[in-house]
Amino acid sequence: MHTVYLSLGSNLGDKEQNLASAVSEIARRIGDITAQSAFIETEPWGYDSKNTFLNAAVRVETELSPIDLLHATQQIERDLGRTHKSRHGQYHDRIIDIDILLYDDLHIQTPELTIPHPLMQQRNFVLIPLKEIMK
Ligand code: PH2
Ligand code: MG
Ligand code: MG
Repeated sequence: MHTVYLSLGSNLGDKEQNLASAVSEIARRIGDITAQSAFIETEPWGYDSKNTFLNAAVRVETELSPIDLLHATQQIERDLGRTHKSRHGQYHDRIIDIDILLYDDLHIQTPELTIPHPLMQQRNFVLIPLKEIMK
């Protein structure tokens, strides 16, 4: 079993419902959720948008490998209606984003996946919910 921390964000549609749907799909497809932060409202970081975010973090116990975990989170994003992915730091408003922050004490860097999440230390919208569930 592996302990993973995921970051959730939404800034389109019914943001609270989008995060709640993501949490329930994570529990169904990835593993038991052993901690869940509050949903916090945050300003868009790294790009301009009029749509504020709702962000959260969860801790999950999973048997999925890192790459299977990535594919599972991406499939949940698509199933909840996400259309485009951010590329090269060009961010877009989105119904749901699920990012892998930590996977046990693993460090990996591949073209598809970097763990720990390379930008997490710079993002209060990640660190505040994460701190809440790591204490
Ligand atoms: N996600 C981003 C870029 N900027 N800003 C906030 N407040 N919340 C996010 O989840 C977020 C962001 C890239 O995924
Ligand atoms: Mg993201
Ligand atoms: Mg993402």
